[in-house]
Amino acid sequence: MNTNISHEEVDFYRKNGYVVMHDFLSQEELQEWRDAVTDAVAERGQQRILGQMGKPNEYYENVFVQRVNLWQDNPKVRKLMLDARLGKIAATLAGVEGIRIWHDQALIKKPYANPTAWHLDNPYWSFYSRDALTIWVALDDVTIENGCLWFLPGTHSLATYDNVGIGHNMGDLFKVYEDWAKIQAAPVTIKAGSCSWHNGLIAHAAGPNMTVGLRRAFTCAYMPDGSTFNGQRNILRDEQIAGLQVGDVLEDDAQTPLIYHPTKLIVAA
Ligand SMILES: O=C(O)CCC(=O)C(=O)O
Ligand SMILES: [Fe+2]
Repeated sequence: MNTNISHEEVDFYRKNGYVVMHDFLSQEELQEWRDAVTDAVAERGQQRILGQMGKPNEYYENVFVQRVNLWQDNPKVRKLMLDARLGKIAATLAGVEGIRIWHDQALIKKPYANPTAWHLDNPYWSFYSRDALTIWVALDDVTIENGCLWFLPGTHSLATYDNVGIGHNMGDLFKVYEDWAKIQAAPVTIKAGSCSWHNGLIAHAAGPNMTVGLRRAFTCAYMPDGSTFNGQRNILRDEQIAGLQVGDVLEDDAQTPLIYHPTKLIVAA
């Protein structure tokens, strides 16, 4: 894993809200990630979010195969996700001390999968933070043709918490943020094993998969340590929600493990 991160990369991330790291994984690591994610998705079956039985609509099911928090049920994914090196990069980009996992997810666009409509991430989650961020690791070469990510540079600094769902209309987000329709989107085409990082408030989308191959990505959303519950359910289970008040610090290591902190003891690993 190429953990070197330059000042230029940090500056680019802070200004634009995303940054690309080419050749992030070695060929051996890429194979390990592919194998772990493939096994974990197969073992998970049809359940999208652990402990939640709700089924999304048919359109959303054909945006991508989405399986959330595979670290919680597969030991190989757990080992990959609890790697403090990922947390350290996330902390460096975000400019925060400690990093917790919010959720990982496999996002697999099958042949002719629907596009992923423009959206922001952090407004969906159970905490609000302008410093939350996601790593998106390409497990296949990602191209314009098979559904690469697109970002609207700089929108992370402008976003409020207004958002839209990932629905049928690619451009619903522009009903909320009208001015953003004038910003030219930047595509991120990367080789398998490369990754991008994006801020939880940047506008982003992905195209359809117009190829007969898979577009597989494995991603992880990170929460700055010390973030507090905002009352939204997202990935939390009913019994967890029942035990939380708005404003409580989210620090359950079984749900949101601390993976990196310069001084606190890491218990999750
Ligand atoms: O991979 C995709 O199609 C969308 C990914 C995304 O929205 C995310 O990682 O936040
Ligand atoms: Fe997203």
